[in-house]
Amino acid sequence: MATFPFEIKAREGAARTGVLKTARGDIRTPAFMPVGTAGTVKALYMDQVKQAGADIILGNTYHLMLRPGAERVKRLGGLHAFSGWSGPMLTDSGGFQVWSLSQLRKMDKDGVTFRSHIDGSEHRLTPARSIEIQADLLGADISMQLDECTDFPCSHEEALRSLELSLDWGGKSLGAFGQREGQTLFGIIQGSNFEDLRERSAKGVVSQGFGGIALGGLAVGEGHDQMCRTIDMTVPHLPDDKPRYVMGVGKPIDLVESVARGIDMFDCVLPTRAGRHGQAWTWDGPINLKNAQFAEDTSPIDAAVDCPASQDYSRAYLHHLIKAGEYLAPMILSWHNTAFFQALMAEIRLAISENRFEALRAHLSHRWAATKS
Ligand code: PRF
Repeated sequence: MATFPFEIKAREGAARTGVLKTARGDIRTPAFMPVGTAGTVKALYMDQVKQAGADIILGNTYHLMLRPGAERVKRLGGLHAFSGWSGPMLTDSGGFQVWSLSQLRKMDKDGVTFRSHIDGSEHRLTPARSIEIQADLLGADISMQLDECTDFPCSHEEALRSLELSLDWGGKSLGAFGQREGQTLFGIIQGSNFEDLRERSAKGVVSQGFGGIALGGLAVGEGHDQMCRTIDMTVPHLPDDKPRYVMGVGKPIDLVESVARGIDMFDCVLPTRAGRHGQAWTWDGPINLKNAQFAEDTSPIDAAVDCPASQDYSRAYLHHLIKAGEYLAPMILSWHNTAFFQALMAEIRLAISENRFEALRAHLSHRWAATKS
């Protein structure tokens, strides 16, 4: 299997900054991937996503197989051409979205059968079908193995059964992926919050030989401190030379603390979802522009973020747009939040390269203490 060159350029403690080189372009790490669930980063043009500084976006097997259908995307030229995103794209395998979105799901040792949350129709995902959808039909640069994310909390027995299933599916995913030029496959570690199980899963996934390693089963309700502990118990078992990706994370403070523990990649719906709910993330923390306190606030969302959305519209105007139910509110706020998350990652990368990441971490940890929940 193709493994993309991963060049680590600077380190500070466990934190590292570098470049993951894909056939469709370089990914500067630590990287935050905006989520483009249904072939769109909601409420944004791809040009805005690119200009905000994103090198890579994420797409979803689950949503695209249900609508418009993976075979249709393939006939339309693949997900890059279809959506107008020409840079690198990572797709999630579908297991997690089945777990979180579909009403009826039945797991067996070979895969998962589920009903669509859209129209109730029945579908099936196996490790091989997920690879076919991601790598062959959508054309992902980075595919993810099919895994099972356990409920939180869950028993040791259940977490063990589940991680063994995910390990088995990892092997099947690698077999289905085979040798491919210009595309790679990441494995996923599970094991809930149990130290022995995270170790077991990590060692198993690492030995399978993926192009990168993801930590799954995090940010599922365990809270910031437990998430940090679980990352701490997992990272020592990972090779230094492969990219490490924490899936579905997170708030700005989660990103900073994960980078401090040696994580290189993230994805989360937070910037766009929060944007649709009137919330703006800023260097001073989150604010909700729906609140009456902003009704006559003439300041911009955050003058320190180099993006038209952040600088050119007053908080009072956003407050009005939200109150009036105008489409422009989620558009501006999603744009600002996406730019802010990219600005944060750029600052993290620069700080590591200038050996001042610990100072940045201390500063932001103090500033954003209230968001650690
Ligand atoms: N597995 C997969 N995708 C995911 C997760 C997971 O555990 C998570 C957990 N936060 C988010 N996305 N395949």
